[in-house]
Amino acid sequence: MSDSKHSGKHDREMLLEMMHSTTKTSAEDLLISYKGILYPSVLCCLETFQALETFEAREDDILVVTYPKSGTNWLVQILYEMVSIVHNKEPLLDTTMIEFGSPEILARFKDRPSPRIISTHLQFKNIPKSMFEKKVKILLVLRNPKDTAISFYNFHNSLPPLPSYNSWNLFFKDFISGKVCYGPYFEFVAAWDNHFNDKTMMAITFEEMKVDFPTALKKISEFCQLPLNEEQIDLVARCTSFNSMKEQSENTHGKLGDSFFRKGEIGDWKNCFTEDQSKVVDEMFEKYLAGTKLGKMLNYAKYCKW
Ligand code: PPS
Repeated sequence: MSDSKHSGKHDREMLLEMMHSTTKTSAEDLLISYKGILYPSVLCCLETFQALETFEAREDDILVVTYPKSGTNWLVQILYEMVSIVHNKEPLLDTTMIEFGSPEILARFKDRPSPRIISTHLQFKNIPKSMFEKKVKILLVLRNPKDTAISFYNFHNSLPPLPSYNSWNLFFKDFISGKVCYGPYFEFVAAWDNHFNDKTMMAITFEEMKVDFPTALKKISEFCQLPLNEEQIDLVARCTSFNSMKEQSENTHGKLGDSFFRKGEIGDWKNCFTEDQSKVVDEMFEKYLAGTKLGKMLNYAKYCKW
């Protein structure tokens, strides 16, 4: 990449600026629908969704897949730190998701050096086919649905491109019926569970990263074939702690930094959910995820029971 105007950094800054300068209007203006799923119209367009169908993956790509607010930025930063240590180069943080921006931005992923760290919130069925053909490593990050919902609600009310909600109760209704960006949480996780394979995919939870970060980092480095010694794991842990990422957030996410790094905790849902809302989510969990591999990983009884 010789022209800085065409670098990933420039694209990311441009997208952050677009997000920051958006004026909140109605949900109709701020959202678009593609194949039945809602997306933020400031960031996503139909032409890019079409271009994604022919996106060319590389065998050494690492794809981070998350439902929104599950720890995407955390994982991406971890991977950039690991790549920078193993490949001995400056960490280049680019949190631009493949579905963000114009087809020209997507086309510039071709210029990125390997291994590319690519992130997305896309549902399983919308992942570019070449990711599977090339057997790309897919790192799926999950977070318990109740904290995900609370984080998403706060994000809606702090990020200009997303419609604001007057109350948690109103957001809860949309979250449960899947009328939020990227669609229903439970269908997202259930679809990945249906297609999960241990050879090219690894799932990790936000909660296990919070509880035992060094062990989680070791698992990630082994799966991604980014070998690190204890000292290097410790370095990555320090650079990607919540406080460190929050302190750096103006550099990484511009004026929107605070919106991306809010609390970073487990269990904040208990401050907002009513008992009835909690039961509704419990029923959804039973219906879609009880007894599944990914459902078990969520450790629902520990993190989501009233
Ligand atoms: S996004 O906008 O969908 O990409 O958001 P995403 O990055 O997936 O998730 C945001 C939540 O992750 C928390 N976060 C962290 N928690 C702990 N440690 C670290 N280092 C970290 N980095 C981000 C962030 O604070 C959001 O959760 P909430 O509960 O809102 O604080």
